[in-house]
Amino acid sequence: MNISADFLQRLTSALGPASVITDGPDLEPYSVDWRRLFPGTPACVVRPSSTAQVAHIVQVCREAGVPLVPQGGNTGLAGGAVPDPSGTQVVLSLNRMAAVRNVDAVGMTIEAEAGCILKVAQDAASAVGRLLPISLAAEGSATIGGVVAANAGGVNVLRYGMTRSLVLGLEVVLPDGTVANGLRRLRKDNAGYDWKQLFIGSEGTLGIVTAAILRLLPRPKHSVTALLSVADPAAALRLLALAQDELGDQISAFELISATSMQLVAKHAGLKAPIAQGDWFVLIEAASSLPGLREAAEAMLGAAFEQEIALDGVIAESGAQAAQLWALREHVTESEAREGKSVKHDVSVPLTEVPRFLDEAGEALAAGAPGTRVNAFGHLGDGNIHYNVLVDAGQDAGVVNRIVHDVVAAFGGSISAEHGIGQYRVGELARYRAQTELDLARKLKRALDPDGLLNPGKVLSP
Ligand code: 2HG
Ligand code: ZN
Repeated sequence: MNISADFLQRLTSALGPASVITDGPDLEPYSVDWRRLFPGTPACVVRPSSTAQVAHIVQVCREAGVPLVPQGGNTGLAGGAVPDPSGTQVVLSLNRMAAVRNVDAVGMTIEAEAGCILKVAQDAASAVGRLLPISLAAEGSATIGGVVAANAGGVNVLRYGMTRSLVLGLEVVLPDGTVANGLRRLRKDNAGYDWKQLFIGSEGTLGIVTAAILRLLPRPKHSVTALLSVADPAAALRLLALAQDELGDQISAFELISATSMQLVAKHAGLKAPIAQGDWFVLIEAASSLPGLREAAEAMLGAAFEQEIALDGVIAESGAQAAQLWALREHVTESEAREGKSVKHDVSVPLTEVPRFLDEAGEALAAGAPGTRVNAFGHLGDGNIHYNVLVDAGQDAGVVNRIVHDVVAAFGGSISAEHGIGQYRVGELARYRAQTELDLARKLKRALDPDGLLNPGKVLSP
């Protein structure tokens, strides 16, 4: 702890002692990310139970010049929600503000507080026959506030867009301690600047999201899940075009899995693909409110074999089998972590460039970082590949980053498609974004947070 007794007294008298954690093992879950790559030391952890309390904490911190790190489910992959090791930063956890405030089945909206677990919000929507389509491996722990602050992606972006496309209204506590209440559930609202967009994906550096209203969709009654093997990523892209012809806008996920990813999942999670091994696999999900989906999926599979695009394939016969196919994809991250050290890259390139990107990045690594292994998988339908490189302890992560990101840049891609910048990619963003864009980002940051007290060192260097 590195803060004055007076400052602590001001926090505890406003929140009550139970909402302020100053030492002991209770601090630990808030101090480090779940992969334990970014260990920090908080000055203390505060757990407000209302927007008014969040605003009060921000004011107290501002008066004392103490930096604040907002935190949701702490499931991020870029170290964006944990404090630095200085012992001077207060972690503001939103996990006590967890209510679903309202679900409107006719208006098709859900209003939830920032600390509401994504899965809880999904289930609340589902209970009234509606779909909250944000779907990611961490949905059992990730929170609505974090999902909005990170503009989370996941496996359904292909059909429903990133989180941004689902946010109708937002409540944000600004760095000066005032509350911007934009909790409107309007489908159309062109009245002036759409300021909420600034905070979506700002990773807690411009304001603290305290509640959100998200758009819902009709919950599809039918779904099909298929796993196919293909010879190479170019064939996977041909399969995407074919699936779009046969299944159209009913495709909700189109995921690419390399043989290496499958091998890791077999080794560490004991799960095996029920089809003949190929070098690459594609997991497709389609969903619809109308019947006829399975027939369409069978026609697609037949055409994929006929046109020699797919080597092998299976359509799940039941919900349980669909879950087994998804488990293969969902266990890649965890299996990769068990294998050892990896250098993660969350990149996107224009969709049609994915095969060439994979070839060229592979060649560049073989030349510049021999002995490394690539674990590539991800959201092919979005041009977003998790191009993770398995390295041994001695390998310099910076060298690997440079090789991969230079190839990404050559294809006009992004060094962070969905995971954000956090603290992990601050240097990479500064390197690959144009100066004008970085200057604009700094102007926005200075305008909203002139003292630089909100999540310092994340996204932009201090
Ligand atoms: C996924 O798509 C997540 O499973 C995690 O974005 C990706 O582990 C990763 O690199
Ligand atoms: Zn992903």
